[in-house]
Amino acid sequence: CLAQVERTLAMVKPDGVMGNYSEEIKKMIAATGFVIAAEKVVQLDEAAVGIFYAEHSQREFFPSLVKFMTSGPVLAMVLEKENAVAQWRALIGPTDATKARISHPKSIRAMCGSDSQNNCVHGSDSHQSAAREVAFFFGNHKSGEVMVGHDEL
Ligand code: DGI
Repeated sequence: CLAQVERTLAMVKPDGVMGNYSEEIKKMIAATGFVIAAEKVVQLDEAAVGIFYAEHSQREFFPSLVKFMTSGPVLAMVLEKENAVAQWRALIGPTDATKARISHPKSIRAMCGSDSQNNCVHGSDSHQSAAREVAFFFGNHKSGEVMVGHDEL
């Protein structure tokens, strides 16, 4: 059967951007065979984080997560590949970077994450999340935002 090309939402979080890991992460993305269909650098505010991480808004760590996610710009990317959602999750590794370093030492979170909050990168965890998260960052193209690759998603 024909393999289906999927899209997923990847993000380099503020710790990864400020630690200058964006280019290394893009090299790992390319080396794994993903196409970056669109990308942009965005400074999230509290309201945006509340929407993006709505499922965690009642967790005790949420205020800390908001502070972290608004601490600097993020790099959002749309990745295309067969089985992109699962393959990008595999490449980034477990949520907790301290555990990733032991169980998935070649993962991106093992490389540049610190702990279960400052974990360097994000990846959509399902096809439904991917559709929502791609639309969150790229659904409404505002003038002045730089898009590379495809003009249309
Ligand atoms: O999809 P993931 O990012 O791997 O993990 P998730 O959906 O369980 O959590 C989303 C983000 O919320 C995660 O990347 C960082 C933050 N988070 C998750 N668990 C904790 C956490 N932040 C803190 N401070 N403590 C946690 O236990």
